[in-house]
Amino acid sequence: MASKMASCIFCKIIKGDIPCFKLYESDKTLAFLDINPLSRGHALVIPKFHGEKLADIPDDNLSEILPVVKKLVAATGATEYNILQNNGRGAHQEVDHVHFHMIPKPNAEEGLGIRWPQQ
Ligand code: DGP
Repeated sequence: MASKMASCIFCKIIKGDIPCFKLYESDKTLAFLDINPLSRGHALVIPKFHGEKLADIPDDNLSEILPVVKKLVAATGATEYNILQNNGRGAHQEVDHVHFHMIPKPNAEEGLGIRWPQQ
């Protein structure tokens, strides 16, 4: 587990070794903009606990995730959006650290509460 954490991109983001555009942080949760956005405001919400798949994460480390997703939705003003969480290569998971995508529909950037960077 220690070696997987050492090489995990999202663990490096949590530690601050790789920069990100941070949207929310608490002791258990981090939210930041996706580096390869499907739409403006595409965000990722991750538990700070390292686990590859949803079943690997203790409930305590998941309980804040959906409330944070809700905050991001409210901050974008998006009324149409997708919440997505991939597990395993066959399900299109590329980064082996549990993450939830919040993907506003392309017209959702108007009326933002957050000033997103240009993408
Ligand atoms: P998935 O296919 O569900 O594993 O999506 C992984 C997402 O992670 C993908 O949309 C791109 C994003 N991503 C990968 N590396 C980085 C990074 O270094 N920084 C940020 N902000 N996002 C990343």
